[in-house]
Amino acid sequence: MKRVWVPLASAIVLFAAAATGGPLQVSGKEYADLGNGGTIKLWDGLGNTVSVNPGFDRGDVDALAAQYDLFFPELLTNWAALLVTFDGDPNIYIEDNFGVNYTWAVPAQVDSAGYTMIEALEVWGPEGVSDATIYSLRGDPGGCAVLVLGGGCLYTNAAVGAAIGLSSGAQFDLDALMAYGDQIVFSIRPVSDPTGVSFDGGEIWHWDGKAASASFLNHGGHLWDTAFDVMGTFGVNSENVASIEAVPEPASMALVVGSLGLLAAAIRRRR
Ligand SMILES: [Ca+2]
Ligand SMILES: [Ca+2]
Repeated sequence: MKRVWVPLASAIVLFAAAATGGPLQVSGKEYADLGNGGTIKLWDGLGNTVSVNPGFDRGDVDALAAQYDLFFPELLTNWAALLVTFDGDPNIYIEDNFGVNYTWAVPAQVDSAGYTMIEALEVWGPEGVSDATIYSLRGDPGGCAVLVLGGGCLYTNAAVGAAIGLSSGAQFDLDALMAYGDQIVFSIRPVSDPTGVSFDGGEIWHWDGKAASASFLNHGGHLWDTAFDVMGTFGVNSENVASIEAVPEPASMALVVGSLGLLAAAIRRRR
């Protein structure tokens, strides 16, 4: 029994360390470019892609998520690293739980055929097929901010707008998304609300859909609020967050491995 756990724990450590270092050890990677028309691309981390069209509503996909995004709970408690892309920048960046950031993937790894930007990002699905069933379209057409593949509207634009304090007259567009059942982590395009509050698009919120208001994501030692300096921190040319995802932290995975060790010890004691 004992021998089983050592290689398993070692494999998890190696996997976790590699996952934060680059995309090759992360499964099920999908992205959508500007003007995608509902076609998204599966990418292998070596620049190769396969185009798929899962049957989204007509329009350009600007945010992708799974029904239960892996590492969503860990992201909320700062136990997972954040993957993030920005308007006008082709790289995927990572922010670890200490707030250190670096480039996680470059265009040659994402799609060697070239692209304008990563409008939507989804990882941790099975290989070779899309598992993105929660999504948004550019402009939130029909007044829907969060759509379910084949299943209508999860959250209307008006409901999301109210949750972040916008007046009903403010025109905005949800443009980045993770999902976990009825919970979402999301960003929007820049918006100036004529009645007051304005956002620069670099905000990331968490909302469970039942609370009256959404709250800013607290990750990397700071709130992802309007005051957070995206351009200065990441060295990019736009404040606007375009897509988000999560990958494990080495520190949190070490604790997982520690837990496995305790579990193994407990099992040994029971035998
Ligand atoms: Ca949208
Ligand atoms: Ca945004």
